[in-house]
Amino acid sequence: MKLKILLVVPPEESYIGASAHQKVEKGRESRPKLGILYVATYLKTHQPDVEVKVLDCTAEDIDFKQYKLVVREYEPDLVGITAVTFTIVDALRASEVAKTSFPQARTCIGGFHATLYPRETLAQPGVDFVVFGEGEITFDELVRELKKPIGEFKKVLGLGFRRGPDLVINPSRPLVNNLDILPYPDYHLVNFHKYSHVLSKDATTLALESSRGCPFSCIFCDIRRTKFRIRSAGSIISEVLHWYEQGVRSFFWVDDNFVMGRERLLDICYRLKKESLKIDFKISARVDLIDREILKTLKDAGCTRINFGVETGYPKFLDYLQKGITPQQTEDVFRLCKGIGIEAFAYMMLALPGETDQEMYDELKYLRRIGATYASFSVCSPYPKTALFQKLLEEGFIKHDYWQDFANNPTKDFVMPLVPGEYSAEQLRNIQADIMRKFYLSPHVLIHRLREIRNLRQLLNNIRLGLKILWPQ
Ligand code: B12
Ligand code: SF4
Repeated sequence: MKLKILLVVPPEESYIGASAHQKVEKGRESRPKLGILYVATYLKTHQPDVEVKVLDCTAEDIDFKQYKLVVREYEPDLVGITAVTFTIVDALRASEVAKTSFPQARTCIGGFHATLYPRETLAQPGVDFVVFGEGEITFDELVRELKKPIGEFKKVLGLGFRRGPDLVINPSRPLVNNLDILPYPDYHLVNFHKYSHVLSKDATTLALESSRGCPFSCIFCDIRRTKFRIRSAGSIISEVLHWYEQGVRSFFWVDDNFVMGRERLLDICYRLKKESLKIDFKISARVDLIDREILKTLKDAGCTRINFGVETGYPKFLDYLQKGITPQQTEDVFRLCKGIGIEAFAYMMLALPGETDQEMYDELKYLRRIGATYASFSVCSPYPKTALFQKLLEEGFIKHDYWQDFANNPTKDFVMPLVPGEYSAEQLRNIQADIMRKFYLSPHVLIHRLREIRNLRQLLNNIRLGLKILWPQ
């Protein structure tokens, strides 16, 4: 009999994030979870004798009641669930529900939270396995062991499992160096027309990945100083062509730094251009890796928007964050983008350690100066195990490791603390909402927004977004 594997993006009912930005995101669009699709596609390709089903509850609007019915009907041997720290409460619930709905099912949690806290995640009720780090090969090997009468889980790198009352965490698996060995995600495993982006012209937007890792040092980020690895241009182009032939015209690259490696980037863009595709795509990049030639080439290849981690307009805070860029570099790049016709999106952070409310409001002047017409503002929140969290702990701003408490005992009542300072969480959230409102209602942004509306879908999306910005609750 075929082994049946169910891979799940759990319903988001107990999301623990706290920023107003999230409220704007929620309900607005559905983004693919690339990690679980990579895991599913690798398994399907390497073990065709196994039945693989992917259930994206967030995209399909499936709640726990419906999820329970799917598990009961499908009767999976193994349920793999993805989670970042902010969705772990729902992932654990999905794991327990799987076990109560079909007791023979074993469960496995993978994703960023399990990577940070493998033992703590495995210790939760209803979890049989955890996969930490990159999951494709580890999960494939786990399934191979499950096929045997007595699986040798001890030899699977990157896996945690239970042996009687003991929790066993195996050594980590080395990173995949040659990303071309990983088949690109098969979006037919999900209903990919559900994935969209509010700022896209097109209804369907697919996520792609051309590299992994980032050598830079921003202290708020989990990816800092990780090994940068790339896919070949040939493999990337064939993936784009594959989806293009099936009617997809809009893409976004999830790479932390799509523009890393100048020659590689130019090569990808020239090849895309040569194919004369009518596509648009969005990327994320650092301003210090951009110049006119890169922007021009990106534009010719179909790039319509670049997300930049601008963070702040103050050199002192950029230094604190070890961002390695200057406000002037950002200003120059935003001007270049405007000249060339690529949208530049500014990711901003408010309430950095010691930042006054006046300084926060003055970020609006900086954004006006650089001509930003898209921005998001998040209140600086030290994420688990980041260098920022560690620094604030060592400096005594944070008194104890509340993330560790949360990892030991994840509950939906947990409220993510902000950087301790002179403002209360409520004051900061009000400032954040006010700054967001002031930014999007400023004349230069409003005029820009009206000019760019091309179709009814964009008009409705903009109205919806506007209402959420004005009344985030
Ligand atoms: C693209 C992206 C997004 C997109 C898409 C989200 C998504 N869930 O895919 C958007 C913009 C929507 C987003 C939102 C958020 N994101 Co985000 N995001 C990323 C980014 C840049 C890439 C993710 C990605 O697709 N990677 C490529 C895939 C292939 O890798 P992967 O997801 O890690 O999956 C691998 C393994 O984790 C594992 N795996 C994953 N799932 C499973 C499941 C099983 C069963 C198994 C076996 C293995 C497994 O195997 C996969 C293949 O190797 C990462 C940074 C990074 N480079 O990882 C941050 C990152 C994941 N995001 C982060 C955060 C904080 C968020 C938000 C909370 C931000 C906010 N305040 O709103 C939200 C959460 C949304 C959500 N519900 O998940 C943090 C997570 C930190 C943490 N401790 O959890 C990261 C690490 C960035 C950071 N700050 O350092 N994000
Ligand atoms: S924020 Fe971006 S540039 Fe900085 S370390 Fe993280 S991924 Fe790299």
